[in-house]
Amino acid sequence: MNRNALILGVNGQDGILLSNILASRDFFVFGIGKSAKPHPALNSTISYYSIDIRDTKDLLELINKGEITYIYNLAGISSVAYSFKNPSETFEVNTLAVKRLLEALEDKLQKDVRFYQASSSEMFGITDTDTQDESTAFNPVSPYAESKVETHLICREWRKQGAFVSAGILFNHESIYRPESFVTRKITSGLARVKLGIQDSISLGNLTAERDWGFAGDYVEAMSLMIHHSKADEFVVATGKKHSIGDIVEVVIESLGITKTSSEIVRLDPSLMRPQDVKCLVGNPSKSHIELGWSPKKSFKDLISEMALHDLNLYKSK
Ligand code: F7E
Repeated sequence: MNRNALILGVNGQDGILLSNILASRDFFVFGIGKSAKPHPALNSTISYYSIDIRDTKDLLELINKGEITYIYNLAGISSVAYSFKNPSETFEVNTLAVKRLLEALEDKLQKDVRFYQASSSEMFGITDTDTQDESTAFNPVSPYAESKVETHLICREWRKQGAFVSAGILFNHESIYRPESFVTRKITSGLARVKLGIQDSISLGNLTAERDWGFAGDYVEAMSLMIHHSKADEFVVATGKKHSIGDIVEVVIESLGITKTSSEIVRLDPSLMRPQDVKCLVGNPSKSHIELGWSPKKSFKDLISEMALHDLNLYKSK
């Protein structure tokens, strides 16, 4: 097998982190994104193409021409909040486009092409289980989660028919490349601006939602382990630890040396609440640990603190 890898959605947080790791390990990395130009943080050796994931014909042409062996599908709509406002588009991009691509790749997936699908912990939705693993039932409560469940099941079908199609059920994972529309970066960047006196406060939907937040750089390693594993399968990727949004705020206050308390600098805005939200999700990553030898390296505190300090420097230099 050659070392040609294609990353769909290379301009996103996971695409940037994965492509740079693969490039440093002597893979020939092809990346597709929606924008005309690659993200400035991408390694210069990466061959970038601007293709919409819905353009199956163009994708197939690139896969044939580039003699691609490994395909990572990290493309699509990743914002749960956006999906409530754009449910059909979410299904078209996150599900139908992937379904069409897998059908177009049918022969290759039975032979020499391996496919990784980015599935999500949101698929578990509102659940009464304390922790979630590969056998936990799905109960999606957003258009985003529904689209991910459907694609996950399509991937399962292909796998049953002998195709190398693996899926990573990734819990929330963050880094300095996370856009501010997600809660971790919204807090780290907003409180960095508070520290610098640029603004007085930040607005959040709530402080009580609990998630299993890990470092995206650790999680893209799990993707690579999955695609190189002896057999295609599905794996939960998580830390197994739960934190609330309030915990993120406290770590940032401490890391940036903010002298005010959370209640002085955080406003609660009900308009930021979703029509339906998941209160708590915590993954059980035992299978990834045992079968892939994967475990997360960076702690929650280090992750949030590093993001906050990065944002402080960013706004200092602006
Ligand atoms: O929300 C609550 C919000 O937008 C986390 C994606 O990568 O992870 C991500 O999805 C929690 C939710 O991420 C605000 O309601 C409160 O309970 O950072 P988030 P997400 O929706 O969990 C999963 C695993 C994915 O697969 C997705 O692609 O925080 N929350 N107040 C807020 N969230 C935002 N964005 N803004 C607020 O003001």
